[in-house]
Amino acid sequence: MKPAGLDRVRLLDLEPTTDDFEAQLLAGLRRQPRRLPCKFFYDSVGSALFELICETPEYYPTRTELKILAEHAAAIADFAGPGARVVELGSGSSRKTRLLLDALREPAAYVPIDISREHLLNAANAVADEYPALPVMAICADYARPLSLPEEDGTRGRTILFFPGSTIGNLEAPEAVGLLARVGQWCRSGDRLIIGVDLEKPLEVVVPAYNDKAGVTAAFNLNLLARANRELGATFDLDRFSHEAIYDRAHQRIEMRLISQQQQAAEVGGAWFAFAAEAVITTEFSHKYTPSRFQQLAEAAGWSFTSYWTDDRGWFGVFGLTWSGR
Ligand code: AVI
Repeated sequence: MKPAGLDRVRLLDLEPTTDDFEAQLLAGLRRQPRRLPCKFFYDSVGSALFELICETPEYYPTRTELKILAEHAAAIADFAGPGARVVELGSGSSRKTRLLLDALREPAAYVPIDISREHLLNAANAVADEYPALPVMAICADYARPLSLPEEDGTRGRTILFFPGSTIGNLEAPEAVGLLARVGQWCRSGDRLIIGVDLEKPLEVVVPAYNDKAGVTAAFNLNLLARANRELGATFDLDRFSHEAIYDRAHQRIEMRLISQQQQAAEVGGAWFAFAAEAVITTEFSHKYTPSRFQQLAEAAGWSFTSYWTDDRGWFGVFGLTWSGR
């Protein structure tokens, strides 16, 4: 454990190894169909673009989830119980975190976990400044990999895992079950998970959310190739790829893709890749669940369904789950 050098925030730095962008990009371009991992969207440019996506009129998930958390704050606080230790997976959701912390009765601690030390410390310091009585322990780690949480000293209420944003929807079902089962290992029987999940809805709502008129989502998608050019000296011609987001009904998910506009080639790490006109690189899946399908997925991971909050139109769900102690 390294000292954080900060007054109020304790930092547990597990020194996560950063993913090898070049190796994963090469592997994704070599497979058929071509597919790149969506985690590489989030360099500083991509993270800023994602913030802008959340402000577009078409992208309903962020504002809908915020509304649910605000409207059901009292019920969510009852579900969590007093004296809870709040462990947040990722630290990018400060407005949502504040809504939860404001609602809870005497939260015992706030423990954000994030792979980016800079994001983590910014978020942890902001919470520590706003909640002077709340102990804050920031953990720099990749929550998608096995990890043990530090034991809580003394008596405490429940551990509440908080995973807003429907990030779970970016995983395919086996990975999603694996992640929910792994984080359950941090919990004792009766601990809780509060998780935001985007729900199935009319296609005229969901498809525009990934094809906003201002082109922010397109820029976010193309940033993956721009990042490869910046960081790896790749030679993608950004004017010759376009953004596409379609709904795949068979898998109940948005699929984001980059489409080659013409026959072309690009060099990455000394290897050349040919793209036919209309060749597809898949960059992201965003699954949309029905409440019962998400319940089944959570149960397969060892969580039991306890509560569920949604908005008037049933567009987004915040699920309250209880660890069954397996
Ligand atoms: C982070 N994640 C839940 C977003 C989503 O809706 O799947 C990422 C995103 N991709 C395009 N727009 C937003």
